[in-house]
Amino acid sequence: MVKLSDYVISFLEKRGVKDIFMLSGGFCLPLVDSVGKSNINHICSLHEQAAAIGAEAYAQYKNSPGVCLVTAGPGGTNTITGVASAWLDSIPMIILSGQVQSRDIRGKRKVRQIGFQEIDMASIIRPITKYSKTLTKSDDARRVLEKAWYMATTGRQGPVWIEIPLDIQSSLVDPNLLEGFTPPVNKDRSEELENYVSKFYEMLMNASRPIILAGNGIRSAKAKEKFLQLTKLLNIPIMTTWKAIDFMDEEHPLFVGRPGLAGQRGANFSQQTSDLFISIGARLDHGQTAFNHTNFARNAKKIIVDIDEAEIEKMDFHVDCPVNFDALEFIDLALSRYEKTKDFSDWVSQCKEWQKKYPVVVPEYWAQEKYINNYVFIDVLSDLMKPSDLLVPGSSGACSEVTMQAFRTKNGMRIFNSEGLGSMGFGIPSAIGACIASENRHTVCIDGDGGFIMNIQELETVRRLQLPIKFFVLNNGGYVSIRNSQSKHFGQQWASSEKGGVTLPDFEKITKSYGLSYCRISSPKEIYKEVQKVLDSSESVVCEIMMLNTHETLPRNSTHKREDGTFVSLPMEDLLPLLPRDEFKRNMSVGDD
Ligand SMILES: Cc1ncc(C[n+]2csc(CCOP(=O)(O)OP(=O)(O)O)c2C)c(N)n1
Ligand SMILES: [Mg+2]
Repeated sequence: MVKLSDYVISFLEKRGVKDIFMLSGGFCLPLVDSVGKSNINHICSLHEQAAAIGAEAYAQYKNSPGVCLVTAGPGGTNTITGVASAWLDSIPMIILSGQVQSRDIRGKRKVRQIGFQEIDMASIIRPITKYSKTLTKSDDARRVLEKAWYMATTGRQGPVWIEIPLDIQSSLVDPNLLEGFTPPVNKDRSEELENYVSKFYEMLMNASRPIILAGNGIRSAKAKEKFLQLTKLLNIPIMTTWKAIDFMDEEHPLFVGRPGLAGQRGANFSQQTSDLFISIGARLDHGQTAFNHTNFARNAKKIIVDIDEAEIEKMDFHVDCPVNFDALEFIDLALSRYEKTKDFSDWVSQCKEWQKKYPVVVPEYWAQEKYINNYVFIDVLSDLMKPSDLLVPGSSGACSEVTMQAFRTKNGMRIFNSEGLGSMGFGIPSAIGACIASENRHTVCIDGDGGFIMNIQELETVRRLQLPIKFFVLNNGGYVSIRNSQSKHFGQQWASSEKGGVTLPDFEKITKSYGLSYCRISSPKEIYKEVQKVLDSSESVVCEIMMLNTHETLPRNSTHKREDGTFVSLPMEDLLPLLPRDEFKRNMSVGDD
């Protein structure tokens, strides 16, 4: 017989879990004890939100479940932001939480609580997990754990939650007598897939300007290498989503940029003049389509490969070839059925030419003498970071947007953040999770001054674990993204700057009080030298980048407010600042006979 909490932890260990992000509490102590005795390394976050975010980033790096352990009640409620992000970004994650003793669970009684810290996490979290379960019977342990692992890692990945009452954690089980979980048998759809792959080649044969948008679903399906093999054979231009920014380096002969709302002008021209648009593992959210499905790649026939049928069905345009399959299955079969298609070299050159002609970072940004321009900073980092580096931008505000838009990837880099939720406070804990998952790869985190403060307590975790993370904090006097929207649509700037009531603490004092090094860069004159110094430092550094308190994300899709209050956008090829009309028309006439 073994203690159930030991059984749970050894289950995870047997599946290769090396690290657990956690914060203890009275209602998870048996589990905490089992972790402590196991070979699994435990990372003590100082806030459960940070533990969950850390596990999420860890999972993104490894493409296998990140695990987080918390106590009942507040321990669980504090994790919700991290779980929500994993849900939206399809990241596999397992959250173990304690719960009050079985006899104290409210159950069907019409009161709000019986046990102290009792709250029904399994129900609260259900809409944003693939599976959530209170383990009420010890005999169910193996079945529940196997199902949770299966659900987190199979199909469209995502978070799962197992809540275990205190008495059940300490109960004894005989592992040999526990029943397992039987995964459902999927019906054979191989003929359907054959048809889709034939149609894919047929559509390619009939196309002149095909283009692929690669999304992170390809990595989730563990299909990246095969995807690169296939595209090399096909020789067609490839764009990536922000979530797949590190799939291809800037100089890859087929890479032609990242299109979107705050896109790259060249990539948007490629997408909008294409006659066959192939999306693989990208969910085509508003950032990708710029809200307007009617104008999206409007001259192209569309092939969408997505494991989630609902994501294909939500599109407001006709999808000529809706491939509701896992990216690996599709790519595998497409590789084995490879047929020589047309020579698309001229089209690839055209897209590459646009990518080069319209860089995001334009010389005017370098002309700014006072303070640092956001784009200039990203340009410098792109030059100085090494292929072996890890880049983890925060997930909200200009730090995310500008990095994803302007960074030039080198071969071998890993770059990611949380996209769907767009929450402040991800920078520090994500960098920690990613750094630990990568076994201490040199990590760079870029965060806004507003976002950085939201999980600032985790600088202590960085110090304790001596993690090689360099934090660049973009100081623009508070919430510039909010100020931008306010100045566009409202007269005043409440709650977004010092004048509006938001103050931020002295980052130098805070950093030093956590025992980390601090520096500040205020002028573009010596920026290369100063950023290099930070990157070369052997210890963790917080470097404040002093910026103007205004910022504009460009190029960007333009949106106008109609008199009735609704918004209308220009088509995606026509980004702000608008190009001279003749140049714009010339670009859009590519493909006209
Ligand atoms: C948790 C959370 N609360 C509120 C917001 C709304 N919000 C979006 S951007 C932003 C400002 C972020 O400030 P900062 O990190 O300094 O980035 P900046 O906008 O200055 O680039 C706010 C408050 C959010 N995204 N996340
Ligand atoms: Mg800011």
